[in-house]
Amino acid sequence: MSSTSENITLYSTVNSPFSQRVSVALDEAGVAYDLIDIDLSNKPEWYQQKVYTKGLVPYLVYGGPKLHPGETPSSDAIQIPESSVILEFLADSFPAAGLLPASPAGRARARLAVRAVDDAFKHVYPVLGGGPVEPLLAALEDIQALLPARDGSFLAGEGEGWGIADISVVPLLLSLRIVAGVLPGGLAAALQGERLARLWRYVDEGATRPSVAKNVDAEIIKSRFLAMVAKRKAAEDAKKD
Ligand SMILES: N[C@@H](CCC(=O)N[C@@H](CS)C(=O)NCC(=O)O)C(=O)O
Repeated sequence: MSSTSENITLYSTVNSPFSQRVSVALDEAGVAYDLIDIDLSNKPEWYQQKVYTKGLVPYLVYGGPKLHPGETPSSDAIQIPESSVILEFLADSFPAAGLLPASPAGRARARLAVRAVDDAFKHVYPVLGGGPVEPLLAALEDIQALLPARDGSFLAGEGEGWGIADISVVPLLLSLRIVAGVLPGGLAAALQGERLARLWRYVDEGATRPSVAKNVDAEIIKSRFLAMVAKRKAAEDAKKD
């Protein structure tokens, strides 16, 4: 386990792929941290009032006293929103974890891959709302194209380790596949088509890492997603009445 004398608190939602990125990275780095789960379907008011005015997760607090739900983080602590920025912060803070490659070229490839993943993610919510699948499939093909041809290699390039680029995409695609599996329509089958075969072999390999298995829980993702869909439907029905 990497040593740090600082308290680390992650405000996170267990079914949010952005949150999962950070908890996976913390576990890959082997650092101890406290996780405060924010249930987005029933978000506590104190979170926006006392922690992060935008109310989004994840949010990392590094340093300061140990935190409990409902408390305000110390102004002396480092406070960081935005999962990709938090990943860079963790890579810099715990270099022994190898979350970013050592070479400038490898680091650039990793960062480009994180950007490609964030670009692809923009297509996810429209698809979950019943929009066209093709833009998402094309964006996923762009990510697949960044993978070296050899199975067992990772997004930062041949010879590089599993790091922030892989952490950005693997929880996201696992969650997408789980959610697609409970949605009616052809999304699940479209995602699993032959054109993304290399990408899914890579995702399935990533899913076997203990950090991923610990933080991506299919049952929680399914049940919270279905609860969110039901809540939205109830709100729409109430508007019609
Ligand atoms: N760009 C942000 C996106 C964070 C984000 O959108 N998180 C969602 C959960 S996946 C959220 O907090 N939504 C607030 C809400 O639903 O109330 C990041 O990478 O951290």
